Amino acid sequence: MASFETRLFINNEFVDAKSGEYLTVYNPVDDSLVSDKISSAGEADVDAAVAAAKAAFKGDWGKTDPTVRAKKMRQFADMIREKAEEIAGLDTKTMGSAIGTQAMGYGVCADLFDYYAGLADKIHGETSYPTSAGKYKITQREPIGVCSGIGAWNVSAVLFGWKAAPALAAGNTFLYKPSEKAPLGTLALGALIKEVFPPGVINIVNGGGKTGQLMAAHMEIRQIAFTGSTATGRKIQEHAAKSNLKRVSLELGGKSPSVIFEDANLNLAVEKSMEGILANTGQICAMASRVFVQESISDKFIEGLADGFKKVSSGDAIGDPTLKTTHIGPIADKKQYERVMELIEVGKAEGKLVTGGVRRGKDGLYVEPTIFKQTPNTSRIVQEEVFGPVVTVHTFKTEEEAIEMANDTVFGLSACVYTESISRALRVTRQIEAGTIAVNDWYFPGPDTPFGGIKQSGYGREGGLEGLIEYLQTKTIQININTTT
Ligand code: TXE
Repeated sequence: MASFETRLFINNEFVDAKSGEYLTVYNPVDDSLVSDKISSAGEADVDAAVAAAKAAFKGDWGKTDPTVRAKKMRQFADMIREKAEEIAGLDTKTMGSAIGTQAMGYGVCADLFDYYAGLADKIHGETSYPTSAGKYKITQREPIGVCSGIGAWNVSAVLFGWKAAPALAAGNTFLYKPSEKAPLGTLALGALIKEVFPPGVINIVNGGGKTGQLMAAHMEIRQIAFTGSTATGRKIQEHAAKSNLKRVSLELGGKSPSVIFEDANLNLAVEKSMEGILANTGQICAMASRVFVQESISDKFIEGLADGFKKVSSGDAIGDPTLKTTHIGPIADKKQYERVMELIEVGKAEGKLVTGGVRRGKDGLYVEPTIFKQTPNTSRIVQEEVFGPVVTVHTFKTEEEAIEMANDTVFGLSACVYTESISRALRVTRQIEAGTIAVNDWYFPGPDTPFGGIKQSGYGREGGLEGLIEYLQTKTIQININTTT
């Protein structure tokens, strides 16, 4: 008997998929089978979930006072916090990320529900002073209806919270599909959802690209928020355009630069770069995967980073992801592992390997933290998202050169700048093309500020007030006050 839920969560019930199709998931620690009986939603299942969400929107939930919605969201947040570690274990089991990282993800998910609960009763409109013609105008922000989200596997809980929490705060109902690589944790939230929300308010269906496509093309879904690869983002936009022109927001990863100037605190730059490269085994969209160091300090920086990486490779920080002492687990699955190793081979052929570049141990999909230097900017390892513990380090002479190199990418999600000069920090952050930038730090998104990219990292924002506005539509009402004739 499986000790976790494998069915679809529709209308507050766990139900078998009508499709009769299943997903199979293996544990990347030892390639053991986790389950080959995870229900995968087909057309009739997606239709049922959408119908439940639509009925909930037209019914109770759509009529619920914002303060009541907020109360339920806070209750849900508390329940997630209580179960965080237990549920996180399900994601660790399927995609190998360290339990501490995944449990923190559920904590962030709870914070997102608390944050957006606080905004639920602060959705106000505007009035404009009547013109001489007697036109009085009111602008109000309204929910959209059935909203949806498709997530990646790296931090499932955060990706769910970023989408579901603002959707509910705005008064919408919601359908979510987690990634087929990490289908169990989010699904387990169904048991908590059932205790708090009316039927149909949040529905969760599992499935692969086919299920995602059904959602993107669905005529009754009014909005879709996506986190994943650029290639899939393009498809989602296409399906939305070809169906009902649903609203789309896309978070498509990055190849974020970290620019380190010679006046920076070098130890801090090394320490924060390690965090930015190795967190969640390098499987984070905002990871600082291209480091640009001013020539005069580059040898010292590379030496410091390589020492840090070697310590990680030889110590307890890498290993069994179910242990609290572990920070780096295996790569999520065989396909991802092969992609990381393929790009490492490109790095070896086109650049100079400083450290790592090999599988760690015989069992499990572990990759040693890896540094390359002297890789040309045109190399695939510099231009493509590796999504593993791999960094390329480059050197620059001038500020102008650093900015040009940092911007030489199709992505624009995040960036870091290290300098003790406030004026340089402001000058450089202004010119770097990215949706989020950290100074003397690695960028870690919080619930209260917008996160998202520019260029081919996508569009739309998650978090903060902007994240709520994505789930609202504006209606302007014009009233003629000159009704006496
Ligand atoms: O992504 P996919 P994958 C990058 C990262 C990684 C690569 C591939 O570089 O190596 O993408 O990862 C659903 N219509 N990022 O294969 O395929 C799919 O079921 C609708 C960066 O996991 O984009 C899953 O739920 N949906 C990223 C989700 O899309 C479709 C995080 C993501 O899968 C679909 C993850 C379709 N046609 C990977 N095809 C980031 N932004 O951080 C697939 N899906």
